[in-house]
Amino acid sequence: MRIGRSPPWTRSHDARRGLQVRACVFHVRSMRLGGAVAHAPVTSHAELESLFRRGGSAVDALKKHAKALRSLPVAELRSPTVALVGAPNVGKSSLIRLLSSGTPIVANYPFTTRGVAMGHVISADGTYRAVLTDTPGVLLRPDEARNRMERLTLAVLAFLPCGVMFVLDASGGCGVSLADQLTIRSELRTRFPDKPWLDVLSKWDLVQGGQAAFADDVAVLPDQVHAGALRVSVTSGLGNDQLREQVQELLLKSVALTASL
Ligand SMILES: Nc1nc2c(ncn2[C@@H]2O[C@H](COP(=O)(O)OP(=O)(O)O)[C@@H](O)[C@H]2O)c(=O)[nH]1
Ligand SMILES: [Mg+2]
Repeated sequence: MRIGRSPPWTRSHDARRGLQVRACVFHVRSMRLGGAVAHAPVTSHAELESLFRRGGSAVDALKKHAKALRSLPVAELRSPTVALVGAPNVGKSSLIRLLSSGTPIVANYPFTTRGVAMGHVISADGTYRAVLTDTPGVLLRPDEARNRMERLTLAVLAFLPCGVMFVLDASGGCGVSLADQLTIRSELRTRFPDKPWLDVLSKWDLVQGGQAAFADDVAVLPDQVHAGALRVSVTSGLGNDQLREQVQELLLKSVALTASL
């Protein structure tokens, strides 16, 4: 939706405000047309007040809808975007906090991320502003069995022109086996083959410290995830600089997607 000449990230907000104002005007007009004062201009404050008293519940309903709209994430379709995707509890929100201005909740239990939280990054050369999107975790199960949060993640992948940072918890501390995480990854990779893609192996400090729950799976990881997969740890700082570089590359690839809109 395009309103005026405002920058892309304010358009949706403008649209909501425009919708509110237009709906109020429409409401007042329809009340006047329906009553005895059809076509008469609203002449006094008292008349306006009486009109609103009569239609107060409609205005309240409108305010409720406007509030609900305000709480929705604003998809900045023209900003290069990378969505962080993976099983619950693998460290997606921690990575968003590390890499961007976003401050999603981080906790050691699944499905902490209940919506689509966004953080912003400025490109390395300062020429564009980009978005990192946190998404609710996805489990290994058929689509029919998915909860609303998992469906939200699939909707992001299906409808947002974005690159994907797929996060695998190599330590297994997230509660989902590495084998299942790899199956989720290959299913999504097959379903969205054209998306720019980066694999990230998170919590590598735990793997290095010999605390991986599925050491056998970790040993065969290189056969299953392409060689470019990055080992990172938010806790120890391992791989963080490399990750920032790779995110910039992924964003550059995502620029092409937004340019085609
Ligand atoms: N040891 C270690 N723990 C981490 C790392 N990154 C995240 N965690 C922890 O893993 C848990 C889940 O992290 P969170 O970012 O909420 O995962 P999400 O559910 O995928 O968003 C939290 O307790 C984090 O503190 C890491 O690099 N190393
Ligand atoms: Mg989260």
